[in-house]
Amino acid sequence: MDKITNGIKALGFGKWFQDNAGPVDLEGLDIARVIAVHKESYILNDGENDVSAELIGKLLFSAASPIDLPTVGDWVLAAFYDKGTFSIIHDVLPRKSLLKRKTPGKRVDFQLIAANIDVAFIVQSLDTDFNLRRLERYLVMVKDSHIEPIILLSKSDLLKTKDINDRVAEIHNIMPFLHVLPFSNEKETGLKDVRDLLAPQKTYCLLGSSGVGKTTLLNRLIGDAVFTTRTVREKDSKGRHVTTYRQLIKLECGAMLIDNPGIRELGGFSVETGIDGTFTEIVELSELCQFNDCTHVNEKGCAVLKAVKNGQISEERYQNYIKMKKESDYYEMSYFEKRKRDKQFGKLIKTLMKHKKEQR
Ligand SMILES: Nc1nc2c(ncn2[C@@H]2O[C@H](COP(=O)(O)OP(=O)(O)OP(=O)(O)O)[C@@H](O)[C@H]2O)c(=O)[nH]1
Ligand SMILES: [Mg+2]
Ligand SMILES: [Zn+2]
Repeated sequence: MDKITNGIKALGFGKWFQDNAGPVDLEGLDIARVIAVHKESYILNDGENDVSAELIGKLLFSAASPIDLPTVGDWVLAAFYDKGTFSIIHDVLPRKSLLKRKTPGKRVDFQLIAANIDVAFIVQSLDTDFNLRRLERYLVMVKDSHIEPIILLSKSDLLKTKDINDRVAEIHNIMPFLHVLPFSNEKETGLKDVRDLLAPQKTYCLLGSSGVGKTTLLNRLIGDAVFTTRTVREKDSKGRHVTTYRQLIKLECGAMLIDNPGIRELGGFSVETGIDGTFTEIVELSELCQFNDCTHVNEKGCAVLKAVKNGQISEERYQNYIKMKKESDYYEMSYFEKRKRDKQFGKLIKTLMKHKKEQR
């Protein structure tokens, strides 16, 4: 592949992608990164310019699930027209990581949050938003996608130092190895520590509830953005500025940062790596359970239940673990059933199309 320009390398197209892109047919196509997703169009960057893009029909119609479509952070193959001012996306290259969540409500499908993220900043504000159980849910989602989590605790200006330290200790009490950083956009404290975490060619994303200060942080870090517009925000019904769509921004230091709208509902963990990676002490204890397939709910000789009983694991953390485990089992089951149905439906359509062709 001779089309790997310094421009796209600077955007993060590193060795992993070169090794995993497979034998791509680059005839007439170029590699570009999706930096924003609108309702029916995309903004790509080819390493030099922002270009608006649309999907080729084939990709749109063959997609069995939103997973098959491009999202922010994706690397795509695109054809460029009109002196590089417009493009058509032909294919999505393999992803190093994919952040997704269940679509809200009962429907079983995914909504993509971002692709090819190296580090996720999970932001909770130190005042009203601080919640260990929600933190655990975010961690499960992030670890599920094999992304490194870092916890940013915002609005430190609203609390006394002692209370801030207490909250950090609460997290470290249950997850000793987590990287936790308190900061304030208002007083600009801790921002240098956040900046020190950012490395060129790496992609970071901001996750967390609405109103915790993600976009404000992004604006503090931007200083002089290398490309793209101001962050796009709209007023909600209460007149507050909220982020309405995801976009990737390249910072002066060379790191890429993706801002996200606040996520209301988390769930739909499809595999257990995230849960096991977040509740490591429970995984370790299960080794000591009497039965190999212990579900830690009511079994005799369960080491986890024993640890809850003697206070080694808090009741709330245990309940959160069981809840997510159940959701994961249920979700996995219904998701695979849906996938199977979709595939059968796809086959049916193909057969019908074939018949139609033959009749012509
Ligand atoms: N006291 C204090 N307020 C802050 C701080 N950072 C942000 N805010 C305020 O919190 C409110 C929400 O900030 P945003 O940056 O829009 O929050 P967000 O996380 O991007 O919210 P969504 O886009 O809805 O997901 C704004 O009124 C900010 O001024 C901070 O460090 N301290
Ligand atoms: Mg925002
Ligand atoms: Zn057990």
